[in-house]
Amino acid sequence: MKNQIKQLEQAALQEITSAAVSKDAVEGLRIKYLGRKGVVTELFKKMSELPASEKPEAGQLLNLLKNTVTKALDEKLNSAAGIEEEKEALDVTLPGILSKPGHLHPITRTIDEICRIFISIGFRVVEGPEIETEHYNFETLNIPLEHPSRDAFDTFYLKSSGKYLLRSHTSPVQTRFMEKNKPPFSIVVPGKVYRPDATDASHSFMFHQIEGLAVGDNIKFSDLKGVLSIFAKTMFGKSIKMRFRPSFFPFTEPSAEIDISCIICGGDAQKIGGKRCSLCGGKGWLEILGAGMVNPKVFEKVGYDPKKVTGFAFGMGVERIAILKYGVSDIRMFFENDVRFLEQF
Ligand code: 2U9
Repeated sequence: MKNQIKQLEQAALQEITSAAVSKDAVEGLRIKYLGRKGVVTELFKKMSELPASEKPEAGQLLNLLKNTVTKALDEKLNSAAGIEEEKEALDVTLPGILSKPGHLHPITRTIDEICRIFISIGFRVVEGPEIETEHYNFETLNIPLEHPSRDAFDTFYLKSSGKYLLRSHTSPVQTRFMEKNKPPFSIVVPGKVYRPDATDASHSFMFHQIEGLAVGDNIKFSDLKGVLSIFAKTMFGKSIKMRFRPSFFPFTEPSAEIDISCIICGGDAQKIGGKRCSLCGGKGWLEILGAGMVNPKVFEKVGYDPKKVTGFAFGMGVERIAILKYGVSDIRMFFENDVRFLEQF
């Protein structure tokens, strides 16, 4: 038995030394040698078969073997723990964590792009409150009490007050501006507007508008055409054509709705293989703006003399411009914050 113990000690120490430096490997060896059915434990059991005279020495040697193996395993475990801790603290072999920088929301980018075009031709950017009174949202803009857009269904009223509402267009910012400033000036007003429309692919109860207003002593409809033509060509490309259709708004007279030639088919179905264009539906035109000469009644309401000043105004929906420019199929995508959509801009 003495020899068996010696050989076992050598084998165990060698195996422990050459084992992997990990907690799992040490645990495996502990079970192999010192577990309930381990090699050392089995030797202890065999002691009962020895003659009584050999038992004391064998017992001593076996205890020594058990202590030596335990010590070797403990040392191995200590160095395994050290290495694993080190690994957790700093593993220089791991690749670095790439932090992706974010970017501006596509609507913010579109607002910036549109404003920059108007700034380049002399406009200033002005902003104002989203909570408004009936006076500024309607009355100063010549929207009479019986006008359909005054209906509660077309405007969000703030319940608690009865007096305040969420602006349904950015136009009140312009009337507020006129009350405090003298012409000549040209301004663009970007911002959120609210309308209780049922939500679908092209309607949202909140969207963004950019409106423009230029007032001076001899501002003409041709100035409006020139400004909007620069805008459309810079935004959608030099070859874009524009079309003005007569329209009606209470705050402008005369008024127009403005289309650009379709940015996919250009009005020529042959260009896209004779199919019906998916963007303009085959019409060849896309509506992008409303505009007109400021109604003299609006000037009177803000204390300007309509005999002395004239002006033009225009308005556009930012989401509509972004939808057309980037080929987005549903307005709701702008507000869902799905990174897979936002990443594409
Ligand atoms: C003042 C005087 C006149 C702003 C204008 C439009 C025509 C227009 C729509 C475009 C798409 C709203 O977002 S939309 O649904 N706007 O058609 N807006 S003229 O006229 C003004 C504004 C302020 C003092």
